[in-house]
Amino acid sequence: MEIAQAIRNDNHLPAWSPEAFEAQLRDKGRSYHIHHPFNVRMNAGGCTPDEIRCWVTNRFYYQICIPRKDAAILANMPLRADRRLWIERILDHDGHDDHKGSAAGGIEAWTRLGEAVGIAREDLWSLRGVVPAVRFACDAYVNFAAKAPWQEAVCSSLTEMFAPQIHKDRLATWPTHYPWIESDGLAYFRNRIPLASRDVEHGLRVTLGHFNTREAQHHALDILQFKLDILWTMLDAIEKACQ
Ligand code: AHQ
Repeated sequence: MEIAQAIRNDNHLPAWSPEAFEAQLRDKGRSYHIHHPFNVRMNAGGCTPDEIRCWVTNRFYYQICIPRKDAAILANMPLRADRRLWIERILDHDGHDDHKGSAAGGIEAWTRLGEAVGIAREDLWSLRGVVPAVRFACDAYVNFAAKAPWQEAVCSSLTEMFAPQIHKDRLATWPTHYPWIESDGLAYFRNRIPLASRDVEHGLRVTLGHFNTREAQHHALDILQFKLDILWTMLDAIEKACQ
């Protein structure tokens, strides 16, 4: 899939150093969905229970797409060393060993979040409440990851550079604003914080090493913007659908 590239006049310049390139990637955090009006309102306690349930229902589709996205990337990874790291992401979401307790995985933890906000397992898993634009955005991510060179797909996961903060915000604000939500339902957010940091360490190493000309580095920034737009678009659709 071609990612639209802005016309730039500095592609002839030398590549940014790894430090400067990482700073450019992190500067994209200004477009992260932590700043989306719906997320701001949600973490300020401005959502009704129905809006929280609508957000959990729609984000469930994103969560079940992640391991499929990661399996598509895994299939394109030629090196065992990369696959040994990347496969952990699939297990994080699908679970491992006896799939009980902490080994049940993130999709199970999100199902627990659903029950904690008042959504029965079968209703969440029916996907009946997922709006078309959320499906479209998530499917675009899975399709991109399957078709793009694996290093580009790895780069698109780097929105997780900004994820620990959004999880910490929820853990810091939901118990006060939404005391009706059972606290063990928030385990998903707690569990993701160390996992996101681990993911980013590998994702950044691949990205900083692969995109090694100024033009390629601009392409990496366009890829990250594509994924930031996916997250932003999901909240646009959720905000509209959950009114
Ligand atoms: O729970 C999230 C998660 O497991 C992932 C994997 C990663 C990827 O591979 O694209 N991105 C991601 C994200 C998760 N949660 C989102 C949130 O707002 O709770 C943030 C999202 C991301 O930052 O990309």
